[in-house]
Amino acid sequence: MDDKPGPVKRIVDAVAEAVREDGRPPGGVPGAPGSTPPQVAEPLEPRAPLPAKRDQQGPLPVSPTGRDTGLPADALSQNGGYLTTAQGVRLPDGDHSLKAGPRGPVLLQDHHLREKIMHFDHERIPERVVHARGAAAHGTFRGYGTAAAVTRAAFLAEGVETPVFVRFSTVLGSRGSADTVRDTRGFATKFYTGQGVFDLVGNNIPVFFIQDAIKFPDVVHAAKPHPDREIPQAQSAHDTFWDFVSLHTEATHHTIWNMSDRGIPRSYRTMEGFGVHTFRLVNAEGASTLVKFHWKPMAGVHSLVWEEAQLISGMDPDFHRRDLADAIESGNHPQWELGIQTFPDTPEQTFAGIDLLDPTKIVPEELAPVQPIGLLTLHANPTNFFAETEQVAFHPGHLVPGIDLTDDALLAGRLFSYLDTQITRLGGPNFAQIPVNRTHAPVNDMLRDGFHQDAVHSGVAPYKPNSLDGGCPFFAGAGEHAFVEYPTPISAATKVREAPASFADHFSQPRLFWLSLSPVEREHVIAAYTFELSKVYEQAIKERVLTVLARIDEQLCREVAAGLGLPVPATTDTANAEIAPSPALSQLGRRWPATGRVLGIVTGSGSDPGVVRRLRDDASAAGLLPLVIAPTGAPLADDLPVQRTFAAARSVEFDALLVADAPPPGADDRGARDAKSGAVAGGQPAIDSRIVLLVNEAYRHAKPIAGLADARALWAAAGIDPQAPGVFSETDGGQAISALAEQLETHRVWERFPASAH
Ligand code: HDE
Repeated sequence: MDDKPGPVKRIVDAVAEAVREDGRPPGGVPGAPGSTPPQVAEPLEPRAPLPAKRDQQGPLPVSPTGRDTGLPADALSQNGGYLTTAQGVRLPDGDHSLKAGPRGPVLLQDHHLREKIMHFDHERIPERVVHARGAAAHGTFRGYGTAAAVTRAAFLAEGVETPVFVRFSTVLGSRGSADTVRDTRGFATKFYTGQGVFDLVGNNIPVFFIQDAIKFPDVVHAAKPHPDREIPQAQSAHDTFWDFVSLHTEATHHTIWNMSDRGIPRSYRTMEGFGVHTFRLVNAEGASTLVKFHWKPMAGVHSLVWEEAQLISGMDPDFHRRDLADAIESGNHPQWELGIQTFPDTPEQTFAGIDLLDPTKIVPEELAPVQPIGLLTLHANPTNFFAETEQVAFHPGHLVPGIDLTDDALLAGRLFSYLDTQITRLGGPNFAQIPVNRTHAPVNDMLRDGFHQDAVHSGVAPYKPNSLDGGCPFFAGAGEHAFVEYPTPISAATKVREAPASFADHFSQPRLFWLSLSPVEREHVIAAYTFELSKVYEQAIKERVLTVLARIDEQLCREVAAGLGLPVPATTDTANAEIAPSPALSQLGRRWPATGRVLGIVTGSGSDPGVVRRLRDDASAAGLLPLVIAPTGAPLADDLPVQRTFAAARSVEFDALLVADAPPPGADDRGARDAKSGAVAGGQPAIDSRIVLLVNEAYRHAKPIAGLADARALWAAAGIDPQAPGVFSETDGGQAISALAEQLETHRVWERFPASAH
């Protein structure tokens, strides 16, 4: 039997080929809506639909049963140059209903009208109960071969390339909610391996709120908007959330991660991912090793600051979605290494005293290092959001030979939930046949019929045993890549509704996390708890949360209590316990490549195009994504378009700012009448007040900023100390870009604002 039965190779090639020609010049600014710029006049000549953009890809056209159809990549897209009905009948008009005379009644026989409205009425499907808001991309995973000793999973073998589809998400918000809310992020990966689909359905936080699936509806009901007014949207800063987590204290560990910078990532590209549960790998000899999966971003782990996150929710609610798509479109293909922590599969299933079946516990990387086993590269945007990102159906039970489960009680509930939810969401049991969900391995499942059956099964005997279909399909033996469950021994037990005793420790690891953070990160945690609890109405709930914090750390509790104006509850033993920190839990203290970070270049209408062009090119050469900001949209030169006007730009879009020119107020600077400009005292300022706001905000958010030539007036207007760390006054543009790029390797200039939370 064939080792790699699916059309995987062709698909990997097709993904690589996704960088193809279209009607736009290469290397442009991302965000173009289509593959060819439109003309001003309405086009009148029929023509075939335009191709997808060169950064886009759809699911490869394998058949519903995993056959390589050999069809081109766009085989599933619209076809033909004329408007038709769903039956392919050409139509002469799409603007008018069929009527008895121009002023007469609409006729029931208008089949086109009825078809169009019928379909429109049913365009929506239920959003995901959790993780409704997301963004996705296609890519490739390449195995390093380093996991060979612990797993026989073929896609992890050295050099094997597997197509993947990855969906990132927030948890709480509805489909239309803002991206930058404080929340956990989903990180779900579908590997289309030659031996069937493997889904790694993880989060950007390595622990979960609960230890047992039976509590999932409780935590989600508590975290979702209040059921009476349906507010607040997409956030945990409200009474029901804090009510639940302060009573159900196994949530404490996940909650402190949410309150840390991990709850507001800068980008999906700068998030770690975690499988959360302990999984089991099984090697060729049938030996089992327990593992935890980690995704490590090559761009480093970076976050927003809270004010930035809040501003972005208004300025650009699609910030993370746009960032991912733009990065891919501009050729900055995000990458993560997949790694594993390995633990011996002992009867106790513990490691260094940590219960591996408890999903509220991590194993510090210092005790069990993360070993890289492969590289994920995302290099194509989806072609159609609904068909791909909305309809993709992940399931932790989608496993391939060599990867198996443990008895984690949370995981067990998920194994039921992810199939069940698709019945309602995707309208029946055949969701595996939706193109994005199709496996690239042969399917002969004897499942039949049901809503939306896409396959046309032959034969008369979808049952076993049979002789009428020649006994087909046959069972695979171990040598034929069958998925054989690992024969986990189960010791004699009594039926109970109970958790293991070790699950009762809810505070030592939140304390470990707290102690592992740097001072500035701790300050953010204090500020986050204080903010969230300030939004809680009931005093009793705030006081209860403080008793929880008092069990994590004395300083944390004291400072949050001070912010809330509440008395500090008595500290407990746990809050003073000596625990060795895990430096790997901090996001700071390392340098990461600055590639793909966004640089705003502020110019005036009279700026020298030669200078700006050089700045833009130097920034691109340094791997940054430069966006030109100018008073109006008028191009500075034919080849120098403006990406943001002063009216549309806000500092939160940029990782760093370079002010090439700081012109006086533009014609549309409304001063005191424009909230963005702020009040201007004493008449006309020397510098457009929106530039001052841009620079001032970037400074406060600890971003690197540079001014060219004589920047003193700018720094003075923005109240910035020119000597402060990460403020560069340069005469040479190239030097300014190098200084900014180097500073971006640490993401922010934290030393600008010394932290007090030591
Ligand atoms: Fe999920 N989860 N979950 N979850 N989850 C869903 O599945 C569920 C849990 C995660 O981009 C749903 O298709 C239960 C842990 C991600 O499409 C649903 C429990 C982790 C995504 C569901 C958990 C996750 C989901 C909603 C407790 C991290 C988005 C629609 C036992 C390891 C996947 C759907 C995507 C989505 C149930 C706990 C991650 C309702 C019952 C732990 C990334 O089936």
